[in-house]
Order: sequence, then C-alpha cells, then structure tokens
Amino acid sequence: MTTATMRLSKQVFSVSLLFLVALSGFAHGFVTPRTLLNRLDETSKYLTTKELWFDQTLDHFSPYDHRQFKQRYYEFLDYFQVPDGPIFLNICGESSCPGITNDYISVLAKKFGAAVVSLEHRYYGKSSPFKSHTTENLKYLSSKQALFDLAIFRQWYQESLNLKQNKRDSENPWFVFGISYPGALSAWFRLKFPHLTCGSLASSAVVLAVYNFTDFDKQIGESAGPECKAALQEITQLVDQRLALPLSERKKLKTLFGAAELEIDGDFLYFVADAAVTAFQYGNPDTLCTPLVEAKKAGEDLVGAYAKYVKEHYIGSIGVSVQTYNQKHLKNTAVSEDNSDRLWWFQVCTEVAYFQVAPSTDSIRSSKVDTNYHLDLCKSVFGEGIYPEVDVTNIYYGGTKIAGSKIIFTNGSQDPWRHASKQLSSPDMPSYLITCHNCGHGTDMRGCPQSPLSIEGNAQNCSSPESVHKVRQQMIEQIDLWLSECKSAGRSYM
Ligand SMILES: *[C@@H]1O[C@H](CO)[C@@H](O)[C@H](O)[C@H]1NC(C)=O
Ligand SMILES: *[C@@H]1O[C@H](CO)[C@@H](O)[C@H](O)[C@H]1NC(C)=O
Ligand SMILES: CC(=O)N[C@H]1CO[C@H](CO)[C@@H](O)[C@@H]1O
Repeated sequence: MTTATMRLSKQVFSVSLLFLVALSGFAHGFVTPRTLLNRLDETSKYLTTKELWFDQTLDHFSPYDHRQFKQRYYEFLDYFQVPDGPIFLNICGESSCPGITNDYISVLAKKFGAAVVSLEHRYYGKSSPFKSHTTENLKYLSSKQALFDLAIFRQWYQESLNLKQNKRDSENPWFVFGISYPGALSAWFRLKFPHLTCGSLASSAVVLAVYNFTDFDKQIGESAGPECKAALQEITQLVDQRLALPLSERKKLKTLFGAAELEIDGDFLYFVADAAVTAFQYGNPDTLCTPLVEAKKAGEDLVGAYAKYVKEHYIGSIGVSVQTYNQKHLKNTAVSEDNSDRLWWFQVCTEVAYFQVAPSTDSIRSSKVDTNYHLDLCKSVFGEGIYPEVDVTNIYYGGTKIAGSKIIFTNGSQDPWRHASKQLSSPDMPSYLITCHNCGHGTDMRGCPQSPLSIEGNAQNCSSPESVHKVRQQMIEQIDLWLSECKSAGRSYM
C-alpha cells in the first residue's frame, strides 16, 4: 500500500497483505486474500501462531442448550512477569485470526511485563460451531454472544493459570484491547463485565450502530481535500453515465476495473467507492489522490486513471478479492477460513448496519449506493426478515453515550469510521484524536501510516509521528494508572 504500487518489493507486498488480513478489511465486508496469505513469512509478523483450543458454549442465553464448540486461541508469554504480571486480552474480530499480530501490543506487553492472549471470534476462521453457514445456523453470531465468549474464556484462562502456578483465589490484573469492531467489543466488554478487567483500550472503536452512515462518505471528502474530492466526484458521475449505456458498454466498464464478475450494478458501485475509502482508512491517501489530481490537470481520462489505481493498487498490491463484493459469493454457505465476508455482512444486516450510503448532497459515492441497496443485499443474501435493528443495539450498549468507565477511546483524524466512535471525552473515558494527513484506522496500535505495518510507525511516511507518539504516551499513562489501581486494591478489576 505504498505509492510505488507497481514496483512493490515482495516484502512490502506481503506485509501489506498481512496487514490487511490482520486489520480486517473493515470498509465493506471482508477482504481476506487467503491464498496469498499462505505465502507470508508468518513468523515475524505474528508474536505467535501456535493454535490452542478451548471448549466454548454455543448459546450463552439459553437455559437448556448446553452444546459446545471449539474456539481457537493464542497465548504469548515471552514478556510475562510470573506470577502476577498483567494479562492483555487482545480481541480478534471479523476475520480469521491466524495468530497474535505483532503490532504495538508487543511494545506494551514488554513495557508492562504482560502476557498476551487472544481468542478468535466465534464463526470466523477455525472457530465455527457449524459445518455450513446457512442463515439459520448463523443465529448465534452476535456481538452479545462474542462478549460472553470472551468473559468465559477470560475466567477459564485465569483458573488454568492459577492451577499451573499452584495459587488460589488470586487473580492477575487484566486489560482488554481491540481495534475497529474488536475496539467496540473491547469497550463493551468493560461495560458488561467491569469485574473482569481493569480497563480497556478501544481503538477506532465503532460503538455506535448507524443505520444511514452518511458521515462516512462525508469524511472521505474531507480527508481527500477539495482537488481530490472533485476528481472522485467527477469519476462517480462518469461511471454512473456509463452504467446507463447498453449492456456491452457496461461490461466494458466493469472489465476496465477488473470487476466484470459484478453483474449487479450496486455491487460494482459499492466496490468502486470502497476502493477509494481504503486509501484514507489506512493512511495512504496520496497513493490514490496524486495520480487522480495529475490526470485531471493533464486533461487525461479520469475513469481510466482511477481504474488503474483500483486494478494495480486495490486488487493488485492489497490483494482485495472482487468476489467479496459479489452477492452471489456472499450467498455461499460453505465454511472455510476465508468466508468472513458473509459472516460480517450478517452482523451488519442484523446488529450494526453502518450502511455506507451516499449523502443526499455533495456525495462522493454514487447515489445508487443507498439504503435500499443495503436492505436488498441483506434480504437477497440472508432471506426475508433480515435487516438491522440499530436502535436495539444502541439501547443495549448505549452507543456514544456508553455508561462505562476506564475505557480509552482513540481515533485517527482521516478515518471515516471515527464518526461511529466516541470522540468526546467523559469522566473515566478519555478520547484521543490522532490528527495527521495519514492517520486512519487503528493508528495507535498499527503505526502511521497503518500499512505497511510498522509497530512504532514510520516517521518517514507519517506526516506527524509526534501526534501518534503523544497519544501513545497518554495511553501508556492511563494503562499504568488503572493497572496500579487494580493491583493496590488486590483485585483483577476496579
Ligand atoms: C515510505 O517510506 C519508504 C522509505 O522508508 C519509501 O520508499 C516509500 O516510498 C514511502 N511510501 C510512501 C507512501 O510515502
Ligand atoms: C435512511 O435513509 C432512507 C432513505 O433516505 C430514509 O427513508 C430512512 O428514513 C432513513 N432512516 C433513518 C433511520 O435515518
Ligand atoms: C478528543 C478529541 O480530540 N475529540 C475531537 C474528535 O473530533 C470531533 C470532531 O469530529 C471533535 O469535536 C472532538 O473534540
């Protein structure tokens, strides 16, 4: 994901892929280029990939269903100060979890002498309770069940540790971490199970379920700046015009973008919009904007210039698979490690929405990417009656009015997702904004820019490394304070 798109070295190439998988392509559903992932040198990019297994309850809310399934988890103990160092619970989210990613958590673990444990999210990766992901079988896939999974796992892990260390009734101080949807889970975990953790880091945490998420597109416009925004809007207009032409012309257009398989125009338009989003979300805006603004100045074909970015950068170096935008593919109920897009769409279509619809004026994406497009997708992929009840979700967790405590919220200024996060500080819940040209999703944990992954950040490529550094220092002070409050009270929670 650098500007040198065409000449990416193999190493940079694989780091981008790893990065993408680790961060989960949150923009749309999921983009998990598994086949390419296998080429990675996984050892240096993960703290550990050694799989461990845990027996989890399938339905935490049923009084009589006692079925269980195998859930995958990881532990990293290299920095752990035995016996009473802290335990960092690093939440995995809406994609396969092949290990504990070697991001800023490793710096924090070293600093605090912490163990790091990570549980794969139910249904994703190798932690599916079922052999087929029919809509009926997806009924236990929810954030509420996932939070309960984490609580049960946390309890069990502590007990096993106590057994190993021959100690009773004493607990290590726990701290929970997550980025993006796992960031929301991290905040919600502290909200629902405050007695199980000393505090939470909720990085780019999307705690507000949003039905018509028009602020998302608006933020892309702001992050792009006037010139790039105008170019993107002109491209959308031209693409819309060409989609009104006869079928053969429409096919030509889709082929130009390497997306001939997207027969439904809405899927294609969503894909076209999402390709631009990624540049801002992950801190590489110039990769997209520089060639577009240049093409515009030179009077060159803008659609052609954008298609080149999409094919070479979005599909090529990032390795996004076009089929993840294809409703036909989303209907596939087969269970495999790269089926996360169907699963995430199910969560979107039942709980959180975040429908990335076009605002009524000044939109960047096509106005055809509207509420109906999303509702039709939910119905077509999962069946009648599947649509999100965002109000219920927000009543359950509180949205941005979450009444938690000891939760750190962090956001990147260029990240469209920040409008679904908690951006204002409140007592015991500080919120920090990391402001810079390429500060996007999860900057605090993934460095700046967020790809290629560089734990401490890449000062050469980050427009303001000091703003990242400042927020990290504040995070460290908070974590230190809350852990010590826990310890002095002799408890694993406060
Ligand atoms: C990032 O920095 C490297 C050198 O550290 C440079 O080769 C590359 O072009 C930079 N990428 C961007 C997007 O600025
Ligand atoms: C979402 O947008 C659609 C179309 O503009 C509108 O009909 C609907 O009322 C909106 N819903 C909410 C909850 O804002
Ligand atoms: C802590 C912080 O800087 N919060 C800011 C986040 O962004 C919003 C605007 O989107 C500001 O209003 C907040 O002050």
